[in-house]
Amino acid sequence: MFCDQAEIKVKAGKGGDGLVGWRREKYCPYGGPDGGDGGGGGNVILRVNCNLNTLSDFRRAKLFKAEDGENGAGNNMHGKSAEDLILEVPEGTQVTSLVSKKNICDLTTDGQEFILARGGRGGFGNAHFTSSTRQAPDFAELGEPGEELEVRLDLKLVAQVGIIGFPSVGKSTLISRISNAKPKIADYPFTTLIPNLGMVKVGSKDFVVADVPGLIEGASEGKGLGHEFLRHVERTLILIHMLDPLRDDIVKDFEVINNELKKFDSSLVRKPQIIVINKIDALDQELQEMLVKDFKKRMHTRKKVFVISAVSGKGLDELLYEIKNRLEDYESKAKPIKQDVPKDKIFRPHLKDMDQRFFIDKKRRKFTVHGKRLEQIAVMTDMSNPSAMDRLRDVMKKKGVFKELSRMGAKDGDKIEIGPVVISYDQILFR
Ligand SMILES: Nc1nc2c(ncn2[C@@H]2O[C@H](COP(=O)(O)OP(=O)(O)OP(=O)(O)O)[C@@H](O)[C@H]2O)c(=O)[nH]1
Ligand SMILES: [Mg+2]
Repeated sequence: MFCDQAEIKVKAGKGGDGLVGWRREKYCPYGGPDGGDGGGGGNVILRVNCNLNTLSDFRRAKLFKAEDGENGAGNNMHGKSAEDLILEVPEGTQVTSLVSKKNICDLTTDGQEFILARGGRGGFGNAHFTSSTRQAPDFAELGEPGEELEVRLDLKLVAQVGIIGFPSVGKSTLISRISNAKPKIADYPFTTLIPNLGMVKVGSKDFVVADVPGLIEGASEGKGLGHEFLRHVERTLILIHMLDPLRDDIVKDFEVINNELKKFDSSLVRKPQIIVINKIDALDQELQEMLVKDFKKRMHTRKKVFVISAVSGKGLDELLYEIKNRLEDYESKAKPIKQDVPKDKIFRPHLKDMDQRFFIDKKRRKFTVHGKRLEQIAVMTDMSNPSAMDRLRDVMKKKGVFKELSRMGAKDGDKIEIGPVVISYDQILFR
């Protein structure tokens, strides 16, 4: 398979910490709590952009990190939530977890979005914890850490440009000069047995070029190797039709190949072609000019004919810019950037929707509490603040964690682990 691949690490932003703050006004000396909540951390979102066709941007950078949320402030001021980090990927990108090796998502339509790593929730400030029984809470929550993920991105390459022509005209030599492909090159026909795909960069434009095995007369009926590979050029936008002046007659060659294209699929011959005469290092200037003139005359065409040497590199820049311009022209007409596509709804977790269930694992004298919401509260608990730890115990009591622990036979001195917090059982009971 021809794949473009990249391995990246993404990290969503941490939520801002809640603040422990107190109102201090002139006529209100015993003001209540006014510490605001932290803002949410930024998500890392993948978004499909139909104008991209490679993953080359992800091969340079490896870590993509969204911003953290701002901390809460006094006077009940909430911290600002961070912007999401949007990573644009081409259509057809598949995302796989590097840890579990499981497929995470397939991104197939322009504008589609997927939250790859969820930003952490902002911590509540102390004002949030005021209740009839707790009028002066002296603790606040820490911001929740953002999700971290290591993934592989895979893109099945679809070539925008195909190089066609008789065997040994220099198709593989050209792709090896202009792209990262390393094909086999030799002076006998049918050196290329399967198509080579290579990524080409011209200025800021990336595109994929396919070097197809040589075609001969009768290819459309299965002669030579070209037949089934013509399918690869079906999806290209432009063809480079390569001619070899060291063969008998380039006009005849040109017509034979076009005839085969037509026989295989009549739409193939209507694809725009860039006519390229290769191996001009083997001809002097006068011969080159004569050849081009004769070709145009006999083909009754005014089209530009590019003369290049894939070996020496002569004429390649001009050819590459022609391809780039044609592709950009084609894309601006055929595939405009779609601005108003309905986006897949972005899922933002809400406290109410969060899974409240838990279960407890027992290993000797250690009990581990698992549960999304409980673990979230634990990770957001400021362990250095005794009041914050009291609140964690309260929550555990209310949710029935203690009941379950005692049913499972927990005793004084046993360790209870929940997220990053470890407490002993008696510490919970005596509170
Ligand atoms: N003098 C000269 N020789 C060239 C040039 N480009 C390619 N060749 C030679 O032509 C021969 C065939 O080149 P390839 O690139 O393998 O040709 P191909 O079109 O891929 O051939 P198939 O894979 O068999 O269809 C090799 O010996 C190359 O060195 C060129 O610009 N000048
Ligand atoms: Mg070849």
